[in-house]
Amino acid sequence: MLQTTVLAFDLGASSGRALIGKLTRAEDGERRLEVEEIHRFPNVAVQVGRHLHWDILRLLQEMKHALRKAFQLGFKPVTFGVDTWGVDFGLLDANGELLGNPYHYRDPHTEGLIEEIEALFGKEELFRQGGLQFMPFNTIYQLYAMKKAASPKLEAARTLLLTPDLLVYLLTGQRACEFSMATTTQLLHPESRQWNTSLMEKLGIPSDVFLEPVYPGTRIGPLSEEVCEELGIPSVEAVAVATHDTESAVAAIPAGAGAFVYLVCGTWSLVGTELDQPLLTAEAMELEFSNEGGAGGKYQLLKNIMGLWILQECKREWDEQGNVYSFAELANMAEQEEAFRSLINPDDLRFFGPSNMTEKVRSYCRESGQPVPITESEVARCIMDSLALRYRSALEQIEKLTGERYGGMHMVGGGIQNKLLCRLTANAIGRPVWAGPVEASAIGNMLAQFMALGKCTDLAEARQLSAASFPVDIYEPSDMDIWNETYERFKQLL
Ligand code: ADP
Ligand code: LRH
Repeated sequence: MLQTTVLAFDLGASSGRALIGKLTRAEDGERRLEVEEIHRFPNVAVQVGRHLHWDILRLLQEMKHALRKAFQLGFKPVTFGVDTWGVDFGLLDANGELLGNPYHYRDPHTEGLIEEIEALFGKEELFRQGGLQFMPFNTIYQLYAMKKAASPKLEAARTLLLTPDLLVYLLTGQRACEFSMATTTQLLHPESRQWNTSLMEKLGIPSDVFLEPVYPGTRIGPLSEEVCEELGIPSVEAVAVATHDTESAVAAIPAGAGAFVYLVCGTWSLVGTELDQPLLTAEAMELEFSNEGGAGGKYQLLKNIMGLWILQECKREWDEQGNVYSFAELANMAEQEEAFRSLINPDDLRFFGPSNMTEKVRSYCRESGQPVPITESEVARCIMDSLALRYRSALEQIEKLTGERYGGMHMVGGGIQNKLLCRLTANAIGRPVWAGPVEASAIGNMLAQFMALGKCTDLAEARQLSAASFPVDIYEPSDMDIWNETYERFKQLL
């Protein structure tokens, strides 16, 4: 049995994990991918004064720990890849040293900048040139906030590395800029796939800090000698995967040929479909869709929905108060509650920032004249019902944009462990939900490594491998009448 072993680092906003992937080919020619999680660690944002940061060196340390552990456990990965959440970055000075701690995308320093930049260039033009839903955290707004604050870090910057590229650099010393992450900046032309230097110059953002993007599957280089020496391990080669976690997740969706629609369900909920080219119409802009580059040079037409972040923040608050429930317990508790008692629009911007989340849910319900959820289970049910309904509206909008009718929805990511949410989603959309795999981002990350190693020829073959290797749970819809009625009520909130 031939075997190829790789290592995937998948860093989400709530946790990071390292997984080993083993691609085996039996004598009959059948190939399977087996994955094993070897390390998982929390990803905790740190407030410093008025700013919110990622603890990037802690994340690096956890990754080094995982590398050592991989070898201690007897694995011999030939390559590794890193995928993370989108939009954030670190800056390097002239000596190649990291300038400070990267900002967290929930840092409030970008407040008001969507409107300010829109007033300068016009919404349509910005969408045509950047292809993204106007989210306050897009890299363009973060850099403009630094420029407006006359940030010495920005002035000293010689190279900008998006988070996964930065982590690869800290492990290998090699600088690269991977395409899928580059498309989350709003500074890359979606059509030409080149940096929009004229927009940068007009905004006063340095354009010479950006590197030429490379596609997923590009080999970057080995671990640095220092890292190998520190960890006492042989060298492993870094591969640029689809380094944006959403795009790695989409690469692992076990879809066959033909159009499909998906929900990548983690801290954020991304509902989308895959296209060969970006869709830059006024309608796509009005419906607030993004065009994000992915594996195989494809574009994802997708919508960012606030997602399970709302529940995560409520849980954090309840944990601090000593009312500790696991996510599985919260789903079970929510299931016992009355459905549709109160609904929120999850994308109301009050839910974007951290803290006081239960009060934010309650205030939304109060202000919209609905019963106010009080208990943990009432709040959790309100969030889950509302997310499911939001997924339906995103699906309908995609169908409007593409003219397709999709037979069901693929769901992947940590959120599919919430079986209630999967069921509610099937009911809300009135079609089956195909749930799996949970660790889609890590699997997509591995698939890009297999492509770089010549073990998979293309994205379609990679998806076949995912489909052959991981089970999918099917949720059939029910209670259509009541869901249709409730959807009408929900639409009034949007
Ligand atoms: P990210 O990659 O953005 O950090 P994940 O894909 O790991 O996020 O998904 C995290 C979310 O998955 C949590 O917010 C939680 O709501 C949900 N989740 C994780 N484990 C479970 C579980 N055992 N039961 C129900 N939901 C879960
Ligand atoms: C999900 C995600 C999403 C981005 C957000 C910043 O993890 O990558 O696609 O928009 O984080």
